This record gives sequence, C-alpha cells and structure tokens, in this order.
Amino acid sequence: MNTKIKTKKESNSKRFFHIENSEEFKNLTVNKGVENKALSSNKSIDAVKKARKNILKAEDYFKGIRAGNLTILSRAITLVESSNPKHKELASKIVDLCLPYSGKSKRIGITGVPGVGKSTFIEALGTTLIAQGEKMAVLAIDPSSEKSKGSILGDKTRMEELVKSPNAFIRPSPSSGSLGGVARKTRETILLCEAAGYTTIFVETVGVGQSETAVHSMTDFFLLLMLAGAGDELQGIKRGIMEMADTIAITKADGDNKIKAIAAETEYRNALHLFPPSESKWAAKVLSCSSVTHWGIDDLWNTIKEYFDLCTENGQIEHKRKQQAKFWMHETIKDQLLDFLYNDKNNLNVINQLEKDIMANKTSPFKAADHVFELFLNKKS
Ligand SMILES: Nc1nc2c(ncn2[C@@H]2O[C@H](COP(=O)(O)OP(=O)(O)O)[C@@H](O)[C@H]2O)c(=O)[nH]1
Ligand SMILES: [Mg+2]
Repeated sequence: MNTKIKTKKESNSKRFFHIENSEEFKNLTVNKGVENKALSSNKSIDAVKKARKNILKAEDYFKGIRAGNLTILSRAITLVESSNPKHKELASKIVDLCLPYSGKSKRIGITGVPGVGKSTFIEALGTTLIAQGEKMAVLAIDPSSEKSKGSILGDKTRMEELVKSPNAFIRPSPSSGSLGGVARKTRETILLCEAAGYTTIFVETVGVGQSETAVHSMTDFFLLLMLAGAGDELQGIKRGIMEMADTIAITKADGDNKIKAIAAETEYRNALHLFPPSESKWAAKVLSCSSVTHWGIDDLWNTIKEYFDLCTENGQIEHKRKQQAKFWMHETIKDQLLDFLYNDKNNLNVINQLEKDIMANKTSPFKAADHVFELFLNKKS
C-alpha cells in the first residue's frame, strides 16, 4: 500500500489554508504569526536572569541599601547567605561599605520554647515601636529548622500587621549550614539592616541547642520569654540561658493566666538572684505581659530603653560589641579550619583510616589528632 502519512505540520498548514480562504475570513488578511524565539529557550532566559543579577556593583548595592530600597537590601542579604565564592566576594565588599553606617540600632535577642509566644510578642511590640516612628527588622537564627525554612517564615501569619508595614523587615534565617555559618550570615545581615536605617533589630531563636549562645553573642540585650505555670523545672530552659537573660518576660498574662504570671515573676526573680551580677551593672528584670491585650508591653519596652540608656552611658554596649567581634573572629577561624580539614577528600580518607586505627587500638586519639594537624601544616607550607 502506498498511503502517505500526513505529518502534523502538513495537516496544520492545510487547515490554515482552509481558514484563510474560507467565507468567514474573506475580507480579512490573516498573517501567520512569527514565533518569538529570543526568549523561548532556557538558555536565553538564563542569560537575561544572569544579566539582571550581575548588573549591580557593590557601590550600587550600597547606595540602594542606604536609600532604604528593600529589594536591593534583600538581594544583598541573599549574597551574604550565598556559598558561591563570587557572591561571597561581592557580599564582603557590600558589608565593608556599609560598616561605617552600622552599629546604631538596638540589637535585641529573643528566645523561648516553641509556643511561648515569640512571634505574637514581636508583632505586639513591633506595631507599638512602628507607631513611635521606629524602623524594625526581625531576623531568625534557627539552623535546626531546615525543613520549615527558619522559624519565622511559618510564623508570618502571627505577624500580620508587621508583614504589611513598610517600616518592618522580616527575614527568616538561611535554611542550611552550620550554626557558625548561619550566625556569621545573621551578623552581617544585622550590619546591612543598620546601614538601611533600621533602628531596632530583633534576632529570634527557638530555645534549643547552641543557637541562644550565638544570638546572645550578636545582640546587646537578651530577652527570655517564659510561660507561667508550665510546671516542669523552668521549662527545660537551661540555667546557662537564664543566666544570659537581661530580662525575663512571662508571656500570655491575660485572663485566668494573669495571676499565675504575676506569681511566676517572684519565682523567676528568686532564681535570678542566685546568679552573679552581670558585668554591665544591669540587674536582670522579670516582667509579665500579654501580646493579646498589650498589657505590660509598654513597661517592657521602657525597661529595654532603660537598659540601653544605662549601658550606652557606662560604655557597656560598646565594650560588649568589641568582645563579640573578637569572639566571632575566633569562631570564624575555627569554622574555617574545620572546613579546610573536613571538606578535603584526601584529608577525609586519612581521618577515616585513623578512626579505624583508633578502633583497632593501633593508635591513640591524641596521636591521630597530631597526625591530622601535621597534615594541615604540610598543606599550608
Ligand atoms: N492568650 C494569649 N495567647 C497568646 C499570647 N501570645 C501568643 N499566644 C498564643 O500562643 C500560641 C503560640 O504563639 P507564637 O507567637 O506562635 O509562639 P512562638 O512559637 O514562640 O513564636 C499562639 O496560638 C498564640 O495565639 C498572649 O499574649 N496571650
Ligand atoms: Mg514563632
């Protein structure tokens, strides 16, 4: 049989021919469409995206940040968070340019167990601050919540007013990386936000693991939120974290809970008395508040302001920030050394072999560690 199979193209052009010459289209000239190829390929879309991304220099980012341009600020933070070496280099230039314009905000760390009311509290306090003309940024540091992309993102519903306000900037923590890495990124983000004119910066973290220590080491004031009558010994908040607190606020002091909150104040005040006085001459305070009725929120803000007045005057804020800068230099050195050792395939092979040797009692852990360090020294020389 000699049947010719019609290709799709042929049948389509026939159909068009038919349409063009039909009665219905007699007085119309139907022009065949010209395919726009320029943007249809993935390659060209990537090229446009790339061009858009690369168009800004460090100075452009800096100017945008200083002018309060939120898109530019967000893009600069994305660069700070990136692990791409080119982005890192650009980010570092931007941070350097912003540095002289940073440092003027109140850096406030907030922690407490999930459900204690951190997000609702930040919304309540934040709306009050914005009404007083402050510009506030909320950053999260929570490398444990890789799946939920930082604790804030899912919580934005609890910060409805702030999300809408042009004077609030909310940014979840980068969703991956070591605590040290996330901390460095958050610290640099603080500097960028300050250069952008944010006057109060909240760094939120969930009360788990080491993240409180990291937040404490990058903020001026550390606020611990606690629940009243939650029973168990200080709700699993470790003594060390209570010791770091400049103020403890008992949340949800409304309805039947108000009396319990006030009773809990005494309990926590007694607990705080057991700690040695802090270097800053500030005696840690205990307060209750409700984010729902706003009861106690103004008092808490006044306490925070009192702290900043005292510690700015006695030089403690400056002292603390210098100590923190020193601390982060050492942390970064440690991070980079570990990266250097553990991200190198050859080193890893040696380390894995040494592990086996240790298990087989062929060498001691200390001798093995010395061996790894020698490896490091030889590589560097
Ligand atoms: N009654 C009352 N409930 C509150 C208050 N603050 C927060 N909540 C509720 O407590 C729950 C946890 O609050 P959330 O802000 O998400 O806590 P987070 O996990 O610490 O951020 C939510 O259901 C809130 O509505 C408060 O001041 N009073
Ligand atoms: Mg929350």
